[in-house]
Amino acid sequence: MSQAGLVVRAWANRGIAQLDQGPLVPFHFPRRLIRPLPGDRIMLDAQDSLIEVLPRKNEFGRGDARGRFRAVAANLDRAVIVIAPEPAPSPDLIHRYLAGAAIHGIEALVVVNKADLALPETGPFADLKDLDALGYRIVHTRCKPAADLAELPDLLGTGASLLTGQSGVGKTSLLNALIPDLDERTGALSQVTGKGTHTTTTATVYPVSENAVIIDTPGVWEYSLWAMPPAELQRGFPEFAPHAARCRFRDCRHDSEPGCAVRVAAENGEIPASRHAAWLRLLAEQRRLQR
Ligand SMILES: Nc1nc2c(ncn2[C@@H]2O[C@H](COP(=O)(O)OP(=O)(O)OP(=O)(O)O)[C@@H](O)[C@H]2O)c(=O)[nH]1
Ligand SMILES: [Mg+2]
Ligand SMILES: [Zn+2]
Repeated sequence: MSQAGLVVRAWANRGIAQLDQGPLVPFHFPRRLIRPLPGDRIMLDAQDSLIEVLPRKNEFGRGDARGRFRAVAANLDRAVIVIAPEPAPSPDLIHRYLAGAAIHGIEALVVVNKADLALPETGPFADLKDLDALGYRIVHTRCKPAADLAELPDLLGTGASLLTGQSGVGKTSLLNALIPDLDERTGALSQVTGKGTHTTTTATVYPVSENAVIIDTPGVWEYSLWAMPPAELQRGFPEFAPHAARCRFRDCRHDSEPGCAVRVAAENGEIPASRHAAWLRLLAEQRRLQR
C-alpha cells in the first residue's frame, strides 16, 4: 500500500515527509535517480521508501558556481525576497531574485525587514519605489524589538511561500513571528548550530494553517542566476515585453541597437531607468556565466 505526502526537508539521500494521513516520517531515496525537493508531493511505499515524485508545478532555484540551475524548492505560490539594511544587499540582488522567480512563473514580493533600523536611501533601496510602481508588493516588517509584520500574514495566508534572501536578514525570525508556536510544533526539527547563532542549514517546510505553508531556506551571501539565453532572462523583466515587441530586431538585447523600443521607453520614463540599467548589468553577467 502506498501513502501520499509532502516533502518537508531533503538532504543527501534522506528526507522527512509529512504524510497526508499520519505523522512526519523519515524516508530514503536513491540520489542518483531522483532528488525530491521541499514542497514536492511524493508517494512512499509501506516501508517509507520513495516510489515517486509527482509532477511539479514549478521550481525555485539559483545558479551554482558553474552557472548551472540548482533547484531549492518546488510547488511554490510565491517567493518572499527578504532584504534588510543590515546585511545590506548588493546592487543587483533584488533584480536577480525577481528575475529568478518570474522566469519560473513564481510571483514575488519583497519584504524589507529590520524596520527598526534606518533605511538607507541609496543603492538597491533607491530602486524600491520603481519596483512598487511596477506593481511588486513591498512590505516593511520588523521582528525586534516588538514584531510588526504589517500585511505579511495576510499575504502568506494561503499556499506555499518561500522565504529567501541573504544570511542574517531575518528570514527565520519572520517565520517565528508568523508562527508563534513554531517551537512546540516542530521541536523535533529545530536545529541550533554553534556560536549561539541559528543559521538555517536546510530548506524546510513549516505548516502555517490547513492550507498554507512557509519554506524557510538557508541564506546565501549572494544570489546568482544560472547561465541562460537572453530571451529567458528577459522573462525576468516582464515589464519590457510590450515594448520589446516593437524593437526593430527580434533578437534585440535592448542595449545600443538601432530602433530599440525598450531603451526609448526607459529614456521616456515608461519603464524605470533603474530596471533597464539592471537588465544591462545582468546581461553582462550572463556573458561571464556562459564561459
Ligand atoms: N534589529 C533587528 N534585528 C533583527 C530583526 N529580525 C531579525 N533580526 C536579527 O537578525 C539576526 C539574524 O536573524 P535570522 O532570523 O537568523 O536570519 P536568517 O535570515 O534566518 O539567517 P540565515 O538562516 O543565516 O539565512 C538575528 O540576530 C536576529 O535577532 C529586526 O527586525 N530588527
Ligand atoms: Mg534562518
Ligand atoms: Zn530592444
